[in-house]
Amino acid sequence: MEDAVFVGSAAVAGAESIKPVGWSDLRGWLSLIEAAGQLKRIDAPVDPDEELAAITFMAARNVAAPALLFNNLLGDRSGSRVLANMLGASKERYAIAVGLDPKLSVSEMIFASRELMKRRLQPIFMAKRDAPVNEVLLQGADIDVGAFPSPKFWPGDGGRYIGTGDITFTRSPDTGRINVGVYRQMLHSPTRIGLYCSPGKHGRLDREAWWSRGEPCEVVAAYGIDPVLFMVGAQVFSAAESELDVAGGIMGRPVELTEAEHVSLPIPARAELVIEGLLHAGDTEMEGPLGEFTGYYGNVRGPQPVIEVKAVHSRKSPIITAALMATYPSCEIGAYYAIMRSARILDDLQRIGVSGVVSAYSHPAAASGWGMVIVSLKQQYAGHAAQVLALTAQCPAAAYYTKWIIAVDEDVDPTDFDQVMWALSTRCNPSDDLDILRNTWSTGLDPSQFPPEARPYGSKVLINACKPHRYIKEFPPSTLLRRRTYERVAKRWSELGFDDAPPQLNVFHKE
Ligand SMILES: Cc1cc2nc3c(=O)[nH]c(=O)nc-3n(C[C@H](O)[C@H](O)[C@H](O)COP(=O)(O)O)c2cc1C
Ligand SMILES: [Mn+2]
Repeated sequence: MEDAVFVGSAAVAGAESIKPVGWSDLRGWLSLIEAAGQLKRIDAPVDPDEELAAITFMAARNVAAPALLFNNLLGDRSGSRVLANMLGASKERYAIAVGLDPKLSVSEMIFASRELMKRRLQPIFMAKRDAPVNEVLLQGADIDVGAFPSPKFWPGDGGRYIGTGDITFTRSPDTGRINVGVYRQMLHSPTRIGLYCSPGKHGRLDREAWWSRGEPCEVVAAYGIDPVLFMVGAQVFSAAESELDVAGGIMGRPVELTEAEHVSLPIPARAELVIEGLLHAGDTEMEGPLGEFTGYYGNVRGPQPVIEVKAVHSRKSPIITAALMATYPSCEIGAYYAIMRSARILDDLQRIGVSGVVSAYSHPAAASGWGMVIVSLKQQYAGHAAQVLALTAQCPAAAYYTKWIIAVDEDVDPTDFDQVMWALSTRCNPSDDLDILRNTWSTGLDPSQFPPEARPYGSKVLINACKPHRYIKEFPPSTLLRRRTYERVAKRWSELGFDDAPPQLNVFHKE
């Protein structure tokens, strides 16, 4: 028998002393990560056509790779720079962005993030003349979005994408709520940019609502943006909520906005590069494909709506944020997404009210965290693990895509793959412990099914890798150290000739 370890209770302490984040815009955050050795400036000439993505992909095969600031881009006519691997696989850069201690473990960050994402703070406005994004303003015949160094990432991409690490504002005509989404945007011509929003996304619902009234849909898109707005733009909050309030809550200070020139939507005042424009019903051009977070090309080329660009605002020498979609750890949707998604799954399970859940984790190697969820629980009654598995599989934050839902006991840390594989290999008997859910919520981006029309309907396997509840009392004890022996050895670690710190152990032999 061993002592139970509740990862959660210890980790919540990390969120107690919430202060405003220590940066006010992308450049401020870059200074912080540079001081932490997490930024690499690349001054050698680099081609935005496939070469920038190749360098990013190759550098980020290493989980510890820094963010990359490309200062010298071939063909650039705007004096811009491009930031890639902004957050990627780095929990440290995530922590610096949201104001947590970068030394916290992933599970501690999940619990601290739950607290941060509960808070709401409305944006504030600054005068146009004070807004850094208005250093350069181009309108009318001066607009040429092709002047910016927009990457073509993968050989099979359908074009150059100015928007990948972007945020996009739209307004609901019914409620006035401003939505923030991350939606890809491909260059068509000097004043026209494609916008791909998949079905059900709030940006798409907003534009359909405007078009059904016979009006164009106003759009504001920022292509150089701070990490918190970028991260929050990619999370699912309810359609009634503005992600601007969520971002303010996370940062502990409001998002700063300013008035636009042509549209009634505001623009982010401290962004690097922003466009204002209009989407007209029926105005489409061929768009895509783009190499995706799955590691495959996603949707086929097809007609998508186009933003008619009305104004371009930027800072001098703006920094464009580009998000490479690739296999882990080279994908921009990495550590931050896994942490935030896991936090939202735990929120859902808490709201449902099931007891005994300790932690959960969606590892980013599973297609940016979408493919797998591991949930840990303290088994309290017959059928408890099966209940937690089924609820996790279908809770709002986890239901989309997820194929593998694995339950483990409370002595197994879901963020540690070595421990999870041990549980799968020693506590799970496949002929008893696997169930399959069919016709579940999935996506056309999952290439595992044929014909492709079948892809929106997925399936999920529920894997019970907990000790069998019927025999939990007879289940063999794990081989664990006595706490006092561990502590004695840990104290003598350097005397014994070891240079590193002794390993942290959390579970001990029960006396
Ligand atoms: C880098 C990145 C690129 C994305 N590209 C798209 C895209 O092109 N189209 C899309 O519909 N969703 C895309 N997403 C996912 C959406 O941002 C995400 O579903 C978000 O919840 C959308 O906001 P909404 O819930 O307010 O609609 C992307 C996410 C990231 C992080
Ligand atoms: Mn939304």
